[in-house]
Amino acid sequence: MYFVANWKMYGNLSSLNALDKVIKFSKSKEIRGGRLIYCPPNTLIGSFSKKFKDCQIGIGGQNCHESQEYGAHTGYVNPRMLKNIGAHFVIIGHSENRKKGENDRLINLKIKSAIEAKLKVIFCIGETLSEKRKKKTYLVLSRQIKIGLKNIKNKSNIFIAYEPVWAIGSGLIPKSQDLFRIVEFIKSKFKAKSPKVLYGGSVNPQNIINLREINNINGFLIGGASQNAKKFIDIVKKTY
Ligand code: G2H
Repeated sequence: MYFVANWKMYGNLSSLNALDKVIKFSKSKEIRGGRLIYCPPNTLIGSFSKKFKDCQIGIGGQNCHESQEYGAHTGYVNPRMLKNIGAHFVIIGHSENRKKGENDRLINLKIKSAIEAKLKVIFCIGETLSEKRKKKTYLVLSRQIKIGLKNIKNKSNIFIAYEPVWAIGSGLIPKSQDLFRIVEFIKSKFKAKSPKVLYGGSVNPQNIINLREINNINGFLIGGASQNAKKFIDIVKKTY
């Protein structure tokens, strides 16, 4: 199982101290084969990389530019820059960025570029509340997958994170049977080998007890709760 901590726009150098607990946990038997990945803001990737140098915890960026090249793009980093500073993963297509104007085509370019830079991609998809109410969930997910992964032959480095927009930071999670069906549906979209599918949206140490029963999920993308080392560890422990 994968446990991805998405720190969003939180954290500074003093946040690194709390990671000692996580490092210790990652080396203990209690981790039971769980794979931990931290996606801090870009400002902290280098420090995380140093901090995690003797352990198995993965590091990822939260977004990247679609170009491989260096260039005049104020405020952006490209996937090669993320790789260079120690990232192994990158989150692409998060709804918080889609909301700001990233569309499926741009997301497709970013995914291609990240794969070319040999990063693993955590590709986020999910419907909004109004799309859910209109019963368009499957339609939306199909479109996001189809365009987001267009002309990408080798999908072995792609994880899908199903994050219903209405569940993000809201404390709400989907009904177990709906979530099971949606994960099955996502996996069915892939002909050869189906990708690992993570669930994201308000995961916490309480609701993980229900989420862990959904046996086709391969892990979780965790926002708010992951900023607290104890809660993050608790989620991992309670999953097993
Ligand atoms: C969804 C999730 C992590 P949270 O964005 O990607 O955040 O767990 O705070 O809902």
